[in-house]
Amino acid sequence: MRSPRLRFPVLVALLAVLPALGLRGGASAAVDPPTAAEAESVLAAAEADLLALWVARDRAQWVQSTYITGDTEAIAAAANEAAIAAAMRFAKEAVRFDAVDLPLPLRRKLDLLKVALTLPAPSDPAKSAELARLAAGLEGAYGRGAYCPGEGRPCLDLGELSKRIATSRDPAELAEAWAGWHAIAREMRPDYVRFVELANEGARELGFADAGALWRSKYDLPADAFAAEVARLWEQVRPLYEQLHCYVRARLVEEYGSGVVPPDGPIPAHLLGNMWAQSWGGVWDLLAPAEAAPGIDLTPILRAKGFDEREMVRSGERFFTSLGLDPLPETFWERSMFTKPRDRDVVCHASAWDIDQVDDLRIKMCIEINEEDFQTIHHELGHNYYQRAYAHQPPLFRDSANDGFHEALGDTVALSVTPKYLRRIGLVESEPGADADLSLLLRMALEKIAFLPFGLLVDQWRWQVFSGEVGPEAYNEAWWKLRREIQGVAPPMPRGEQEFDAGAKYHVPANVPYTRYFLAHILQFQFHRALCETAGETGPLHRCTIHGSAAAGTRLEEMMRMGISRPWPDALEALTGTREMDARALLDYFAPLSAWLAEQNRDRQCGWR
Ligand code: X8Z
Ligand code: ZN
Repeated sequence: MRSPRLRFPVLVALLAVLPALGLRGGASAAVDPPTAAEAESVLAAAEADLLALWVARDRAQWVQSTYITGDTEAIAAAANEAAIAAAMRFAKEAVRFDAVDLPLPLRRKLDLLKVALTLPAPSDPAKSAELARLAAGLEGAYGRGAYCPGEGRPCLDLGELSKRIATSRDPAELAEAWAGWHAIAREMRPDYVRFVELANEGARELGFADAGALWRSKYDLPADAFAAEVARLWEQVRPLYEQLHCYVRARLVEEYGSGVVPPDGPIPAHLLGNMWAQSWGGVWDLLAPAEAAPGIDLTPILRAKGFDEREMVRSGERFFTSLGLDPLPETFWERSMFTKPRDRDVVCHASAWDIDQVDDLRIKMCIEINEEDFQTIHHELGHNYYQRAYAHQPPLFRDSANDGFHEALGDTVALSVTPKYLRRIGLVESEPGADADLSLLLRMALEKIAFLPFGLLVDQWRWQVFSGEVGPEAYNEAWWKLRREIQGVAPPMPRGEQEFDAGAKYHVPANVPYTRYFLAHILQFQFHRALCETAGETGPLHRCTIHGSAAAGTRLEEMMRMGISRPWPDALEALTGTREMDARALLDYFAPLSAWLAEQNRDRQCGWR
């Protein structure tokens, strides 16, 4: 049987080239040769329609995420379905102009239209409605997720379970919290299987092999070249990750014994202080180097100074305004969600919104007074400042240069939360000396370096799932294979195919691509280095803060203002002077730590079976 996947685009492409070939008459007589003027009018309609639909969708999704009920889920699903259906229509229309010579901005908008969707849907209305329902339901299930141990013990939400994972040092208690949370994803599994089928059907209507191929096509590069680019970046940083893994495993063996932590094997995932073992700062106390002066732990400082949630956000805003950027609008403070409501289910996973695409900026977080959330606030405000900077662009250009840029922006600013900055704003009295560098760098590495393989593997898994290389009968096996091979992490107990462990990570049920965070963890060091130079900072990168530098702010804003109007290498060049994503800035930042880790691990067998 002929594969249906290419039928539509092939037909459309044929119709588009027939006039160019001078083949008129017959079937082609009904199709006018597309002109630049026609492209312009199609794009004008697309931008007007999509903008209205996106705003309506975001309003509905905001309400769903801050008040999860069957009703808000249904309303959000309907709004999403309408936005997807329109975007599918315009993406198909864009193909008609593939062979037409057009001015650059028109060409770029048409190309963006073809790859804009994260969730492509089949044109069959019953199927597109089903897909939108599944998408809203999966995110809702994640938001409602809780572990209810029974026997009169209270249910625990992700916040409470995460606290336990970060603070308990009892392997049994840790395993219970870990398994308790991961059980929330079981019910998602059948829905996710269907979700993948339908998303792939939508992707094929657009001429892509599957939804993963569509995701990989958004980087101004052929999809395969992008995958190779990601692999290249990973190879640059993998040696440093393996050194960190080696050191951390050895310290955990000392704490828990080789019966719990295999000295030559992967690290059990429940012992790393984070539900997904994606960052390891939670077990800092087990890892602090004895010979180094301590770094700075912001959590007790924020609490001692009486910071509340709003003040943490205010503090983040003040960093951005110190760069010469405008304060957030009053509505940000009225409409954002900063704390977890006690009377309803919400999606606590942090996010940033620009509801009207003008200046209705908001964040949604369940802020806790601690260092991690202080960092996350800067991350989220970075999204808001980026959104505001490109709001003057036409709707199709209102996005970051690539999605890694969006994720890197606020993290870049957070890299400037250094001792010098903290002293300047009165959070510490004095800067620790150079003998604290090792602690400062190791703390940072537990966030940034530990994250890299996780940032990579979530989509390695999804790419395999979307392509069909991994079927539903092997979802969990494939997940743990990647976690073991790339991250060197193992499940705390055997996991069968009744489980759906990938679904216990927000971005899987919420269908948020994840490679963006891997890219962001590389890019933010490139950004940081360039901005430190612009700010005239000359010391080591990990001590640099761009706080108060209008020059750095201008440079940043110029890049952000471009939105996605140009290919991302142009934006990268505007900010850093280079057109390549490259991990050297990251490796330079951590160079002193690298040397120390290599020395620590000198007599150790690194790597894992
Ligand atoms: O999801 C996020 C942000 C929202 S875009 C809080 N991050 C990833 C995660 O939490 O898994 C930031 C770092 C990675
Ligand atoms: Zn983000």
